[in-house]
Amino acid sequence: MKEDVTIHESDALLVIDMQYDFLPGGALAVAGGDTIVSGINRLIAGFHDNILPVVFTQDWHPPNHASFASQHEGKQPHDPVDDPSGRIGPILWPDHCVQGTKGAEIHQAMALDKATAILRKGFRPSIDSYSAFLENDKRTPTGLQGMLKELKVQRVFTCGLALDYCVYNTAIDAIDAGFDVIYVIDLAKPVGAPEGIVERVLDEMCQKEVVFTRLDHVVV
Ligand code: VGL
Ligand code: ZN
Repeated sequence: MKEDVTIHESDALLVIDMQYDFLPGGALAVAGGDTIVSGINRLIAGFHDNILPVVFTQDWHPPNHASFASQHEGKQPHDPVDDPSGRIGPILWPDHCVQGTKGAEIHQAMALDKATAILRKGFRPSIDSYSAFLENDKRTPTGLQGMLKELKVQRVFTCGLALDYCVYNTAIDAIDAGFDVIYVIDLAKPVGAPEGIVERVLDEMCQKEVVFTRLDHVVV
């Protein structure tokens, strides 16, 4: 774990999927998701005070999304997906973050007033999009890379939900797109399924030279 990380003018903050459905009481609740809200807001304030980009993502599925177990006969949430193309998976989910529903809204406690952009993803019925940069086919762009490059961003800070899905995939794709990545690990919580995924993704991110830090080590 690196010591202090000081924010520069070529940094941006990505706040991933802090929506009702991923928070306790939601359809795909991530344990402890509510405990990171105030810390993320502190980080957002630091970027906002320095007039730096703050991008929120919003998982935004149609009601018939292929990642929902309800769309597959005889399947339950958390069942594995046997789709080698990887467009959905590795597991199926309960219906969540359906467009226009309360569960899809970003939680009202989040400092959404300080967002410079809100990026919706996962709206194509047959492809999921864990990453904020590329959909799960790893070809379809969301447009975020172009936006950040045009804003001369060189380094992104990532936090939010879930540690092992959307935040992880965002961090990896950011590295592959040529950004430096600071992953604020105490401001993310995992789904933790299938078993062993957290260890696996942390290991992969270390290999890819994602830098891990904690909120208290971010100097704004
Ligand atoms: C997510 C599972 C399904 C996430 C989104 O935000 O990590 N996980 N959809
Ligand atoms: Zn989703």
